[in-house]
Amino acid sequence: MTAVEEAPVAEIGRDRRRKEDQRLITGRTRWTDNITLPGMLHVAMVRSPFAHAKIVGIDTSEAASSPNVTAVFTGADFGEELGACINAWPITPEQVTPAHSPMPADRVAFAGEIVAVVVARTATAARDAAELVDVDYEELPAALDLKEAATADETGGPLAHPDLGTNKSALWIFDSAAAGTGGDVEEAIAKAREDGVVVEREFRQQRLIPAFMEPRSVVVDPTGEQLTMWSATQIPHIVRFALAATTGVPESKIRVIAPDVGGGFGGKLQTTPEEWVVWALARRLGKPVKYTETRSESLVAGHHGRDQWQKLTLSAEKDGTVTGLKVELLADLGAYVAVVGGGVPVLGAFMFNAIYKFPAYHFACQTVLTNKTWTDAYRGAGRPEATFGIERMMDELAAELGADPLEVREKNWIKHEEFPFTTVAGLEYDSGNYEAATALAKEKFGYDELRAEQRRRRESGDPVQLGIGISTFTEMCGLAPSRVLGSLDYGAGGWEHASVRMLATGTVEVITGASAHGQGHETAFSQIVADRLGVPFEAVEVLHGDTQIAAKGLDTYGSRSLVVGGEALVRASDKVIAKAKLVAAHLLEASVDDIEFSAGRFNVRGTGQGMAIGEIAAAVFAAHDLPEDMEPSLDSDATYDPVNFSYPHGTHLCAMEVDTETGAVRMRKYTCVDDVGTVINPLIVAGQVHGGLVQGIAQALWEEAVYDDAGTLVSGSFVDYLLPTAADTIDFDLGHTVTPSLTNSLGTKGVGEAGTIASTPAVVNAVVDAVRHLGVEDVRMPCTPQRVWQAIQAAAATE
Ligand code: MCN
Repeated sequence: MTAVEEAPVAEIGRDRRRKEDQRLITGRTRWTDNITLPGMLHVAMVRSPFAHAKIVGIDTSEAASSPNVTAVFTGADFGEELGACINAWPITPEQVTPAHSPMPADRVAFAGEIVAVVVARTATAARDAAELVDVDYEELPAALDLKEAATADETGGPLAHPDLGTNKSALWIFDSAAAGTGGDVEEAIAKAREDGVVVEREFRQQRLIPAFMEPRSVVVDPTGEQLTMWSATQIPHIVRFALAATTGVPESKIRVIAPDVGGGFGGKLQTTPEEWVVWALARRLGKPVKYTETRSESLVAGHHGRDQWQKLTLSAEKDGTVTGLKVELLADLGAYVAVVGGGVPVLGAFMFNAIYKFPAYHFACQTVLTNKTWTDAYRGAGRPEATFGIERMMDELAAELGADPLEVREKNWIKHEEFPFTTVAGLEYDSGNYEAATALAKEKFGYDELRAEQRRRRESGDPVQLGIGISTFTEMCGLAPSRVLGSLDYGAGGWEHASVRMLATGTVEVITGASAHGQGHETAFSQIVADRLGVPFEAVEVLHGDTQIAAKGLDTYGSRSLVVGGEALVRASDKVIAKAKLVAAHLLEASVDDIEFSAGRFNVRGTGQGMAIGEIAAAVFAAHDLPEDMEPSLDSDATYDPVNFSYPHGTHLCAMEVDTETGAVRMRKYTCVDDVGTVINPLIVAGQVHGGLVQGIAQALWEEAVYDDAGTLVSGSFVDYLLPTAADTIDFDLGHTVTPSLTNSLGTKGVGEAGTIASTPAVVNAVVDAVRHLGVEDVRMPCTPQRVWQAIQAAAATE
């Protein structure tokens, strides 16, 4: 008898509270910083205060002789042994990529770069001594402003890396005429100038900081058979691969563990200099070594996100039918090319056409090196930037035509019956229903009533005006089909691995190569397996984040874990069921063809006889009576490589009140209807959408990483970097439509980034809409009261 006899209720679609919440919310868990090993040493980093400087000399003597200090090292002490961060994925063969040492010996390229490390018996002693390291710098001219850095070749302005002779890293171009996916954009624009409308705008995507809850932390233990690294990372498997590939230590001798990780949002999607340094120190000293960054270090030296100038030209017929879109981007990489740093804006190349049927499209992105913290993925990675650009432009086109912005969108979007649809950017969208999501959003939001209120306020001259912002979106997530990555010359694949093992006790042990850091995989994945095998939710144990337990995997990012990892689980479960069916037929003395599997039971058709899958598991474990030549185990593996991305979509509507006298903004209402296909756990999905919305809204209204003229991050604390709290947000009005994905058997689409992607333009569109009648065409993000007020004044001055 096992615990799995009762046929459970359907788990998929059920609001299950997260299994992991108890330990995460109470903090009674193993964060990397909680790990203490015998004889463990602690590290503090000495970081450059200058954006660009030569290291003339480093005096470590005072620090080295401080109490409890074991050793002090500089880059020169390590040289080649430290290796290089293997971070640059070249997006073009010609990409200019600076050499990147985790601790450079001669020159620093951004404020916050590591120049020396102090190792001590306690973290406090290490930090105190780090202040005594005396570094003699010779300041160099710094490339800081993105546009100026991009033109340094012509102007002779400062270079981020003088040896490279340029700040331009790579120019990546997609042209629909050349690719055969559409027409010539220049022709479309020329025609529209004669006989249609052309809208040109320039938008700024400010620099953002991922600002996860748990700062980065790493422990390396070199004392056992293996080198073990615990790291607050999103990517334990990729870190293991990178360590093996760059140090020559075989993968079997490296164990990387991501214990519970307190958020990442793309910010822990790096093989970091800190991991490299701690690894090298542990090996050099032969002792366990720990480093946990301070919040200030996290803000200044963990990678940043976004940071683009976007120049967009949209051509349309007079009735609002778009004929072409031209996108010219400048993307700030910061000082180095991070793991997907160059690839982030290129992801946007596939998404600027969004849900629309544009006949001609041209995209060009110039990535640029500057003396600022390097940039990489931040929630949404490339897709929020693209969605922002096109959704702002759709509003601008509607304003130009004096049309309703929802109607302009509807005129141009792909109709439900047109799926599958190959876009002008070359992607095949498998399914979607933009009409349904928009209709529901409109109704929930009270679109017509709010428009009527807006008219009333306009007419009465109310100083507080109402603006309505729209953003539709789709995104490519579920990264990624390996063959697509191959076509982009990206070295790695995009598969995911899963194992499902039925134990004699009734427990089902599930191992996934995905590596959750806040997404609730243990819960949602339990629901999938419980349903598939017909066992109780409680009987499923999900293990992840340890390369010794989950030997194969490609980790968590790009909203891939469910659509790729979840499908691997389904396939592994189905193999278990297929084997269990053979055992059932044998034990029930029936033909396999007569066995039906339903709700966890194998029944002999038409006899009323049957066995629960748990009983089969126990019988397999006992192995007394199995079919001939059958191995006594009930487990299976599957590695799944998707055939396509998944394309969630949605319509977001936002109402903002803007005080035209002070520039103050207040959110009145936010409705979002998302379509993420089949929903496994509505509670988790709502949580993901909420979190994403807050981050997207924060980009629109509050957050910005600001550097001064010397290249110092002046928003380097939470006093200046305005991270919102629950008190800053309103109750979001959420809705769903369900258009199943056709590319995985569950019909699911990713949700991890959805809220962030759509919300930023919805808010900015609302702010601009509130003051458009005053002549305002754009408010630069974040839309602080000061910026809104200045935009109103500037518009008034030009009238
Ligand atoms: N889910 C579901 N039904 C769907 C889609 C998803 O029940 N139709 C559930 C999944 O089972 C999973 C969660 O929603 O539990 C998110 O799934 P998915 O969209 O596959 O995204 P990933 O799990 O791959 O997570 C990555 C994504 C990204 S890219 C960022 S950035 C992000 C995000 O997740 N970072 C996060 N959400 C985060 N949430 C937290 N708390 N912390 C982060 O750092």
